[in-house]
Amino acid sequence: MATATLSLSSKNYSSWSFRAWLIARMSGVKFKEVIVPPDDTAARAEILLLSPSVLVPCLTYDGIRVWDTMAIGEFLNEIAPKAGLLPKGRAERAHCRSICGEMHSGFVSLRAALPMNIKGEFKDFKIWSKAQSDIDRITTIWRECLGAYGGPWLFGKFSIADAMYAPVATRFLTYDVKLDPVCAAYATRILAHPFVLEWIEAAKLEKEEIEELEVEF
Ligand SMILES: N[C@@H](CCC(=O)N[C@@H](CS)C(=O)NCC(=O)O)C(=O)O
Repeated sequence: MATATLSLSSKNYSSWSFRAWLIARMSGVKFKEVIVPPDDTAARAEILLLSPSVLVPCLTYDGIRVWDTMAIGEFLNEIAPKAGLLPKGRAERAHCRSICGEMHSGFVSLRAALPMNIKGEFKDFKIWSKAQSDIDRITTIWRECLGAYGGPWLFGKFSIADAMYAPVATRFLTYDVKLDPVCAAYATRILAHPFVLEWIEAAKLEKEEIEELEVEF
């Protein structure tokens, strides 16, 4: 059987680690986690040699290295085609890839102003207009997908798209973002998914609170 490792960073702060880990769990491929401590420079320098981008996540499968979350998702979809990481129909797949692309390359204001911090709790957090525009676009995406494909997940069955937006659901909880009933129900559903719960539990057990990462990661 092929051996796979996934290099990850903090479970509390690293949203890209969270997405790739979720996709890897959904794929059913067995993998070993390699945790790169975000604040230990020597350990990071050594372990990040694994990843040409010097970023996490990075997947190594049978000697093949894949870095960058979407590439990891596409690779795992090839390795485990029956896992349903992408929707079956061509049009749905194109839609799924498009909204994953929006998350992957966009929502910069949301990411900067509301960094993932699973342990954090900020009641009545002030959301400025640029971050609010990102939130409005994300909730439009969610409503359109849930309406078009009937839920309970964005494309009916749990897919890469739900993994891509899972750290948004944790941010909405952390920063007390007010949502319409459809989006609130979807966010609650994501937060109750067994793999998501497993990640959240591990994030809560992390000791470090890294001030720098509370403002940018
Ligand atoms: N586009 C990359 C983004 C990866 C990324 O920004 N990773 C962050 C952690 S969430 C990172 O490695 N930051 C540098 C560091 O931790 O030293 C992807 O999709 O994988």
